[in-house]
Parts: sequence; structure tokens; C-alpha cells
Amino acid sequence: MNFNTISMIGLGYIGLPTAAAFASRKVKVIGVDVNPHAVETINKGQIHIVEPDLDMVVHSAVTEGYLRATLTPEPADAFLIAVPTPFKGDNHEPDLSYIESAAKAIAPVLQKGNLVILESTSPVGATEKMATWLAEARSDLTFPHTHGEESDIRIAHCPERVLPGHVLRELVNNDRVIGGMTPKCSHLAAALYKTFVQGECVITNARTAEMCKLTENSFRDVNIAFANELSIICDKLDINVWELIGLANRHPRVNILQPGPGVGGHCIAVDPWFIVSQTPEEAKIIRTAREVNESKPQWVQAKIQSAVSEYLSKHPEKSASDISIACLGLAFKPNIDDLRESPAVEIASLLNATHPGQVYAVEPNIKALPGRLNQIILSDLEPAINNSQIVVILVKHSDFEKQALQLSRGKIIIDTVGLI
Ligand code: SAJ
Repeated sequence: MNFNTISMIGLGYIGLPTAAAFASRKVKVIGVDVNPHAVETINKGQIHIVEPDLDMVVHSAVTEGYLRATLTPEPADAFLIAVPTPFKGDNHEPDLSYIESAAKAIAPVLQKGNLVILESTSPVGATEKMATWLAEARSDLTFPHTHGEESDIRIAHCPERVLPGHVLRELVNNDRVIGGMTPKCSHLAAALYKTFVQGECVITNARTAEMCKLTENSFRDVNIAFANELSIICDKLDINVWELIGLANRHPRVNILQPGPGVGGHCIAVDPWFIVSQTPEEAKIIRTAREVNESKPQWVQAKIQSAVSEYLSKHPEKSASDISIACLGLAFKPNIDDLRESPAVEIASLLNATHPGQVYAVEPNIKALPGRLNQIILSDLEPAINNSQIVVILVKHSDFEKQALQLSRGKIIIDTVGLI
């Protein structure tokens, strides 16, 4: 089948680069988003998110007429859905309402022969659920969950697996897992991705593809939890964890990740819970890893509190309100502006609520602080460190690497990322 026009539903961190990748191969792409600001910005050939080189690719796709954004779905040969799947409630249950809304929005324009692909990270069974929502809205069409290979509409789950900051390169080069609801669905979806994917398009079924994405992020979470637990153990035993990991990693079959202030972002800090919420009795290591990583910010806060006490014991004439703290970095990982689920923001927020003295935050990639850091001053590196007695390094931004150590001489330093 020829894909003359494809429609991307959701023009965020994944949807927009994917739409641009298709458009750069001269496929007509209709991008759909509920956010009018995103639609307007894209139609001007600009972007509303931060991702290296994406601005150039979107600009040429729009000016050459291959990419257009709109608020309402229009007919196309294939629909790709890349909307958020956060969790709801206290039990970390996945919230599929964005997928449901997307399915209901495209249902009126679906035509016999169309392919629908779910790219959003999803709990196992979400693709089948999406098929039932589409079928409910279009009783005149047949779908794979009831009509198998004979269905009018083909459906597949093809999870995105790209690393923020390297999205354009990884979209093209990474292997792609293609989970069709039937083999024909898989083959059609693989043919579509071959438009721009140079990695291998590996075919499986929808449930395995859903679990594969959750497995990848849980694997990373478990491994980071191991490093974070080691850092707490080493702190207690007075061992430098960075040196220890460097030494252990010289073993040919050991490859320990890096400890940090916790795990952030909208993927690794979220996706493992989808496995835990579906199989709570069985997912023991995955749950514990989440708990270890989620508790790391409180551990860092306790370290800061001990540093305050240590300072006060040496300066009995002072009180905690005389002590200023500089927090270096707020983003969820180095050299990006994204604060979502950031452990650094959580630590700053704990200080905002509890520390009576001044707290400074240094985050070169943002222009304003989130509202919940209302007592904190956003500052440049040098004045923040000069004005503080305690320096807490929360993100390994390359901007900090040159100066942080020199400026921090004589201060109490809490280095959660091994910068120094
Ligand atoms: N982190 C550590 N120590 C490490 C590595 C990372 O503490 O050794 C922390 C980071 O600082 C950050 C968090 O983990 O707070 C997550 O960062 P990351 O770079 O590991 O991953 P993300 O969230 O940017 O992207 C992940 C990727 N998944 C995997 O590497 C298995 C990416 O390929 C996925 O596409 C993405 O999640 C997603 O969208 O699901």
C-alpha cells in the first residue's frame, strides 16, 4: 500500500519529530493537536518544544508544504497516535483518557483500508482497548479484534524509544518494535516506518510490543536504583561511590549506571508503575526499584540538613536562617530544559518549604522558576555559590563542569552526581 497522507495525532516531544521525519521523506503529514498554540507555532514553521535540530527540519517541512498542523482530524491513509499516558490516582494506574479522546477524534474520518498505530507508551492491552473504542464509534467498519486478518482497519502498537536530546538521530537509527494486532497489521506498519527508519523493523504482536517498551524503561530504572542504593551504602561506609563504580566496571561483565539525586523525566519515573499496577503481586523488584529511586530526594534533603547542623556546630553564634544554600541544576538530566518529574526540583521544593535561610537555584536552561519554588532565587552560578555556605550539585550540566569546583572552594559541597 502507498501512504500518500499520514496523520500524526499529538504534536509533542515524540509526535512532532516523527511527523517531521515523515515529511522530510516527502510524505504529506497532517499534524493534529488540541493545543492551539502548538498548531499556530508549527504552521509558522517554528517549534514549541526544545529538541536539537528539530526547528530546522520542521521549518523546511512546513515551507515545502509537506507538514501542516490542525486542531481537527482529517482523512488520511494512516493515523499515528502519540499522546501522553500519565497515571491517575494514588495507585499509579495508567490514565488512558488521552488515547481514548484521540481514538474518538479520528473515528469519524476513518476509512476502509486505514492503518492506525498507537505510539504512546501503554500498559499491556491498551491497543486492544483502542480498537474497541474505534469499533464502538464506527459500527460500519470492521476491526482486527473481531475480524482478524479480514478487518477493514489495521491496528498496531509501535512504541517510541528515542532519547530526549537525540530524538532525530534515534528515530532514524534505532530498531523499531512493530506489534500488529494481526500479522498483516504488523507488515503494513513496518512498511510505513520503512519510509524513514534505517534501523530494523522487528515484528511481534501488540501485547509484546507494549510490554517491551515498559521492560526497557523498567530495566533502566532497576539498574539506576542499584546505583542509587550503592551510593547510600557507600556514604554510610565512607567509601567514594564514583571511584567504587569505576573500579567495579573494569570487570568485563559489570556495567553499573550512575547514582544521582533520583530518577526524573516523564518515562522512566512513570512506566515501571504500569507493570506494577497490572501485576502488583509479581512485580517485586520493579516496585522496589521505583521506591528506592523515589526516596532518593528525601535522602539528599537529609544530607543537606546534616550539613546545616555541621555548619552550625562550628558557628554557634549563627542560626539556620543565616545559612544560604546554592542548588546547582533543576532539570531532570544534564543539558536539557525539561523539569518534568525532576528530582532536583523536588529537592529544591523540600528546601523551599523547610529551610529558613535563602536558597538559590542555578539552572542556565530556564528563564523562570516553577511556582512551587516561590521562596527560591533563580541565579547565575557565581553569585549563587559566592552567597552560599552550602553548595548542592543536583545536575551534571556541562556549564557547571569548568567552574563549580573552583568557585565552591571552602564551602560545604554535597555532590549528588559525581561532578567534582
Ligand atoms: N539517570 C541516572 N543515572 C544514570 C542514567 C540516568 O540517575 O546512569 C537518570 C537521569 O538523570 C534522569 C533519568 O535517569 O533523571 C532518566 O534519564 P535517561 O537518560 O535514562 O532516560 P530518558 O527518560 O530521557 O529516556 C528514556 C530512554 N529509555 C531508555 O534508555 C531505556 C529512552 O530511550 C525512551 O524513549 C524514553 O525514556 C521514553 O520516552 O520512554
